[in-house]
Amino acid sequence: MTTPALLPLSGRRLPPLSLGASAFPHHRATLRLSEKFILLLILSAFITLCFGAFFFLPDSSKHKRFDLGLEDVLIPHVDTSKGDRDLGGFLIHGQGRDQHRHREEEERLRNKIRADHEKALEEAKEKLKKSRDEIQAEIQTEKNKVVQELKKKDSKPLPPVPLPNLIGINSGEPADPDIREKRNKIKEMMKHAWDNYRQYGWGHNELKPIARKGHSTNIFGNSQMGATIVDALDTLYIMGLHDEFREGQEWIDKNLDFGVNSEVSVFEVNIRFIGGLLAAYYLSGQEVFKIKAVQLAGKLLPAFNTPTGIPWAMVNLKSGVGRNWGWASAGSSILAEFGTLHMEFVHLSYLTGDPVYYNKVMHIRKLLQKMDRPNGLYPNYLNPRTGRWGQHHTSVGGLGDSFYEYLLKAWLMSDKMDTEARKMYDDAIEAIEKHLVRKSNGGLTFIGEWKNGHLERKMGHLTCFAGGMFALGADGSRDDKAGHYLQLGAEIAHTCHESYDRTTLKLGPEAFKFDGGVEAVAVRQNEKYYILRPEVIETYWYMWRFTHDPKYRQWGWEATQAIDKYCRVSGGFSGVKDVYSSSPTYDDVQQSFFLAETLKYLYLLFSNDDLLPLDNWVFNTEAHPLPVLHLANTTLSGNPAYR
Ligand code: DMJ
Repeated sequence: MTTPALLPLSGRRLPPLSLGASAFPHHRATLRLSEKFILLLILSAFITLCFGAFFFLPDSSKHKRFDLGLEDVLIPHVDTSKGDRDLGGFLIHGQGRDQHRHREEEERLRNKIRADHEKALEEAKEKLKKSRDEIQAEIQTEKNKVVQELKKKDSKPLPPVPLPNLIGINSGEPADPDIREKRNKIKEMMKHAWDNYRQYGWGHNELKPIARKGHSTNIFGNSQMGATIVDALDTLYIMGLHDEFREGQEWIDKNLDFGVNSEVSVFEVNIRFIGGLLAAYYLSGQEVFKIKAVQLAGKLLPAFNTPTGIPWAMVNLKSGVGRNWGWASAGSSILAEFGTLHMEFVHLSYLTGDPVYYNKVMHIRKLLQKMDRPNGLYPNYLNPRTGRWGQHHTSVGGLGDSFYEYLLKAWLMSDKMDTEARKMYDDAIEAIEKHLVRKSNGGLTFIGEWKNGHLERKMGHLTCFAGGMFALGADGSRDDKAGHYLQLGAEIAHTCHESYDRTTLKLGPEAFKFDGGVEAVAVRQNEKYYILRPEVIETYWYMWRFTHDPKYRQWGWEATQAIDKYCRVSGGFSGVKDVYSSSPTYDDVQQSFFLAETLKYLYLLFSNDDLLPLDNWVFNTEAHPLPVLHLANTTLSGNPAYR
């Protein structure tokens, strides 16, 4: 142990005392006795002092530890430049002073903590004095700030692309006053449907027009995604309901959020939301729709992460986890679902310059091309893990319908350059005609369903869209059979009209039979409902455009009147449970496709052909018009249409 150095209060060091003979060499001979005595006294005093210091001064290593400990505690509160000087003072004044300073520091610290707590308490009291609404408003403001920040990040403008030829957006006014009046009536019905949704279901997916509240089904997941707003936008636009369109746009801009923990149908979200947003973008030119469509498409992409690249039916928008419907044969994906993505996905690649969407749908096409088809027919079920067909069930109605529609429309949308799609369509409808199309005893042409080698003589309301599809595909058909396919379209339109005409309400049932003396009539109670579906009217409209036969407008007007009479309620429009009953009960759902499709096709039926001409526009399966793309100069590699 070394003798501690003595420090003055000022911190300046004294020169050390040396006690060896060499310290005073020149005095040694001249020292007298008295001087020696004095020196002895000084020496003994010094030794006593050293002895005392040894026992009473604190251990320097302890000083160091305390020093560190104190600094640790004081760092946030104490100016340590002052602390240096204080510690110097503490060291020279010994342990008593040490404890005193320590207590002082502790006290200072305690006071500081107490003051901080009191301040926090005061602030909390102030908060509590505010009303619940004020507090909620403050929280909302904070939330909005965060949302705005996120939006800024997400809303980066996309690279500009040349817009396709967008003609016939604001046309179609008929000269004939009778037709104009009918068209205005349909517009009034649209307004009734919209206004009630606006009032009672705003932001919800659909409306319950009798209960006057929001409605939803599992296809939209568990969150409010405003399906009716998105689905209705383009109908509002072409009807000239621009204030309503702007309301919808504002809601979408501020509220449509895809980061939600919600499991949605990939197919439904694609045809209604992406299709609806893209159509709204092309019609209005408002960037927000394009941005939202691209954001949403990004959320659907994880659904394609399967061993085969055939997407799951459902995907969780937040986690990206996908799965198939529990009811689907052997865990299969559905033909009409994974086969109804092409139009929207090609447009997404076109608008973003990103081939990812295009590649996904072309991969599906390539996979289907390689597979064997029983009797040339596409089964409705395909397992996305094994790449094998599930149950051999083929239909042009539910589960199969829009797959065939999109083969034809891929060709039309490419300005008839995508001949691969046209060939697939031609092959498919040849097999359908051979195996599924039949004539009833009463002379009605119908399309049945193929189930494990057996034809079921039943046709769904959904299948009635095929009349329009055959007419649309007539031009350009193999072996120049245009006349034949136009005729087939007319026969299907006639059969479907019969299915309406043979009911009490003049509205078509969900499914009707051609068996055991029954023709175009529903037999089972659970097939007698009408849920505001569009397919029959869709076919009337296509047939009208290609033939201008006035019977199609007449049939369309019959349907309009029946809907207005039997489905209209004061809170909107509702489906009915039994079209054969004179006192029908309501299902209390205003489907979003009623605004997207049924009313749009009716409006087009009573408009001139220059409104959305079919040479320039192709309607997706939810009736959202997308422009024909002339892509010869772009670089969507791999597409036979664009090479
Ligand atoms: C719509 O959502 C679409 O037309 C889809 O292709 C199938 N049917 C419903 C309306 O009936």
